[in-house]
Amino acid sequence: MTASPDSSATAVEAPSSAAQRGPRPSRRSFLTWSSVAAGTAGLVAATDLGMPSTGTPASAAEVEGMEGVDTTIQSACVVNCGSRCPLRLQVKDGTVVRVLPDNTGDDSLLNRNIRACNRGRNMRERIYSPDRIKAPLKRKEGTKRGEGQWEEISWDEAIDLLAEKLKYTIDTYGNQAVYKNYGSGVWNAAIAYSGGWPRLFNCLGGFLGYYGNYSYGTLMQASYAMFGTEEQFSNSIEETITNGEICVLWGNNPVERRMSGGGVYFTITKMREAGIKVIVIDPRYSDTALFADQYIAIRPGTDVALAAGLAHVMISENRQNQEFLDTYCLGFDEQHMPEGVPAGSSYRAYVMGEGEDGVEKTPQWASKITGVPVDVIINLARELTSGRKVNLTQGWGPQKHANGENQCRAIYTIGAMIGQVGLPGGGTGGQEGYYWPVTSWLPTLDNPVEAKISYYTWPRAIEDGPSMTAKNFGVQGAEKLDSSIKFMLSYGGNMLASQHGDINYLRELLTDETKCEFIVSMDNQMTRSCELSDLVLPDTTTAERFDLVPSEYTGDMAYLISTNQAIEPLYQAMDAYEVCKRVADKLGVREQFTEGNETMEDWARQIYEADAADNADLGFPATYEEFTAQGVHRYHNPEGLTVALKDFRSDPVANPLDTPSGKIEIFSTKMWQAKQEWTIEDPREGDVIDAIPVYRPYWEGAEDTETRKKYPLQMISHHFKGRTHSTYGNLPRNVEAHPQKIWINPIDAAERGITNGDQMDVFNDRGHIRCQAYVTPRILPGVIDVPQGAWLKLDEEGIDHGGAANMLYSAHVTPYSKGNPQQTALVQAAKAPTA
Ligand SMILES: Nc1nc2c(c(=O)[nH]1)N[C@H]1C(S)=C(S)[C@@H](COP(=O)(O)OP(=O)(O)OC[C@H]3O[C@@H](n4cnc5c(=O)[nH]c(N)nc54)[C@H](O)[C@@H]3O)O[C@H]1N2
Ligand SMILES: Nc1nc2c(c(=O)[nH]1)N[C@H]1C(S)=C(S)[C@@H](COP(=O)(O)OP(=O)(O)OC[C@H]3O[C@@H](n4cnc5c(=O)[nH]c(N)nc54)[C@H](O)[C@@H]3O)O[C@H]1N2
Ligand SMILES: [Mo]
Repeated sequence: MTASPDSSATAVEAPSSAAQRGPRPSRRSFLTWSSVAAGTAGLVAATDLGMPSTGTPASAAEVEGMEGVDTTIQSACVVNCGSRCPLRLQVKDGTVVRVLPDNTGDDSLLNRNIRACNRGRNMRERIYSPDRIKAPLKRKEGTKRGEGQWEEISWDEAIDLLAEKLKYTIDTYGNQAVYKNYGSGVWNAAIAYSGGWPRLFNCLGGFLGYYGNYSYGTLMQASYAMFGTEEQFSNSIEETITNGEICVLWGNNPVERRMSGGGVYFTITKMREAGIKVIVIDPRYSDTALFADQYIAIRPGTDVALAAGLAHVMISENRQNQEFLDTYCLGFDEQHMPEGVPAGSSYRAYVMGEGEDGVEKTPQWASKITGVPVDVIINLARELTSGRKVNLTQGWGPQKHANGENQCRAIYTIGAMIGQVGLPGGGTGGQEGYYWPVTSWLPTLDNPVEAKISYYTWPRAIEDGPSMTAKNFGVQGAEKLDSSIKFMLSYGGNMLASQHGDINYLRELLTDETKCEFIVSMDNQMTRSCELSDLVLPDTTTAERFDLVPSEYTGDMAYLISTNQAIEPLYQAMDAYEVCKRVADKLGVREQFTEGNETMEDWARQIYEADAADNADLGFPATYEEFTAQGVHRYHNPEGLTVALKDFRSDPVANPLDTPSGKIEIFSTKMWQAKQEWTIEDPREGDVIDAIPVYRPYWEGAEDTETRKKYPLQMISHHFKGRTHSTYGNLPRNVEAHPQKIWINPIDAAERGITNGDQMDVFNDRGHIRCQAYVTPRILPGVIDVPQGAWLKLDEEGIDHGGAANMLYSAHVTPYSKGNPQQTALVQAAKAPTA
């Protein structure tokens, strides 16, 4: 490979502790991470990797602004794709007439233009969408929840109703009965993300919180168990470009999931130019696979078996990095086990057939389960242990399966066996690393309620909260719940009828008004979730308010975007912060709520200036006014490019991991303990907590032969380039550019008489969807892919014509993390009947 001409690029630890990841509870809790001494000047050397520029400077019209507009305002797209794009909104007569992308960078690796994709560039259509909620809406007296009958009410009435319902719920059921559901629609806006809601609830005595998230919630608990940290990252792609040789993207599709110039799409293309060998492992020939040297197709949910097959080859040929395993890991072999566990419990014993099941995990064994040819397994195991530098990364597709805990830990275990953890050019087996931004968020204050549920268990907490305990549903902070959820807020999320598994079940649960007694939604588009509410509140869009937008998964280039108000709020839209303030006023906690900050801009100024002062070495403009005039501020880790676990590697005794042993726990003592103590309610096949990542056939998986008799196809649902989840999925231009289509292999299609472009049906016991077929060899036979997030369009018979994947997924939780198996489902497909 072509190494960087610059050898001064040094390595730093990836930010991976829980305190370093959002949502950040207090603006002060986050400031230590980059308070390092050096200036940013060293970065210039690290940036210049000698890459040829792809040379697309902003056009003259972009630079100058178009004639006839009144002003150009810095704004951003804040949806949760992880890339974070600046948008320059051109305004004429109070209307946004044009959206321009970033022009503050160039085409070098660490100063790249943060070019928005087709979603952000279509922001105008989102701002002016006919689906905008125009006034507070209350469910009509005498109608049932979900019937869609609304009356417009004034903001005063809406505030009164909110205050009354909150007070009633807290007085009657206690603070634990108040819940704010997950929502990622405003994820990366420092103030609008929470909007003030948790702050308001905390001023009133607190609310039931959740831990984890839909993105990597299953991996999160597994990562705590194995690495003692929320999500163990790998080295950054920039670091691999500089120092690496091979990059494995295992269930990892950055070309679609980090599409913009801020994300890793750009760096992946640079990786190709740098001559790094790219290997993709995915059931789908993804857009990332288009950039790969090698593509390996695998049956969904069988990655644990592939890992065991790879491990078998490595062990048989003595290729694993034994010294690394001996020094830094617990549980690889029988010589490195915790006290008191039975013989044969190590990973090596499992792989070599000396464990409980007595089966040797040969490449032949792995091939039968995964569909990956034997020689491909053998060659991959050899290549990864050939002494060349390997950054093994995983996306979050593999862990969004039943027993995703074992899926992700198996991939990390291969990373440990390769043994390049903490080294330049190497990696851990986690997602590509990055430099975590220093921006603080609107403080939410302390929550007096300590109990927390897993993000995927709220339906159960509506059904029967008090039945949930630490040991059956993973309740944290308390032994059990005292109450069920009676008041639910859905803010910036679409969980109730789009993004959580089993939409039909949720609809039944949520239309029962005796269970959750009051549901309030706040959004700016009238979503299917809003339709299941009692009160719907019209929020502003990013164009209508002030905020700070920090970068997120943007590798070693961090930045902060000033988002300024471009236009007046449309219709009766109101900032969530203002709504919360008025409710706080009504309930007598206004002072505590505002701390003197009347508006979002007051907070933006205060947070910005404190952060800039605390991080003087990162070159932020000194005042808020200078910053908003500049628009975008890029900065870099003064210590250089990200090498995850570098300190641990250099001295594991001085820098132990936060696991019981201080080591990487291939055998997790925490999960071993949970295995003895926890019970799993209504377990399905494969619902077992394992101390080591063993392969188990699981419910509705590749080997569920019983269910497959009726539903023979595995269904997966990738994150789609046309939308961010459901966001942008209602806008005609986005839909026209990226129509919803179901991927099906020509073999499966032919068996069912389906040809490309036909309408096809997909169904199981949970639901039924009808959508256009994309017949393509880019998906493995036996697997179909329904891109997740399409808007539900139900007909009279309950068939969805939008192609909403969660009609078919389950609300069942994974065994240890109580996470979302939203890539696990068996279905049948057929050509749709012609009308
Ligand atoms: N089957 C399946 N399901 C999945 C997944 C999967 O892989 N498969 N992925 C899961 C993952 S990783 C995630 S993160 C979740 C995401 O699930 P959600 O967080 O529910 O994501 P969205 O559907 O985009 O919903 C975001 C909502 O925020 C709204 N919004 C946008 N801007 C604003 C604003 O300024 N103010 C307010 N109030 N609202 C705004 C949007 O209009 C939209 O309705 O979905 C999960 N669901
Ligand atoms: N365009 C776009 N980008 C997004 C989002 C979006 O909705 N749209 N959402 C954002 C959010 S919130 C998140 S959390 C991330 C999600 O990021 P990920 O969860 O990593 O994204 P996915 O597309 O669900 O999965 C990644 C890849 O895994 C593959 N896969 C599925 N099952 C398996 C399996 O069992 N084994 C293997 N080896 N591969 C498998 C899929 O085909 C896909 O190509 O994306 C973010 N980026
Ligand atoms: Mo996510």
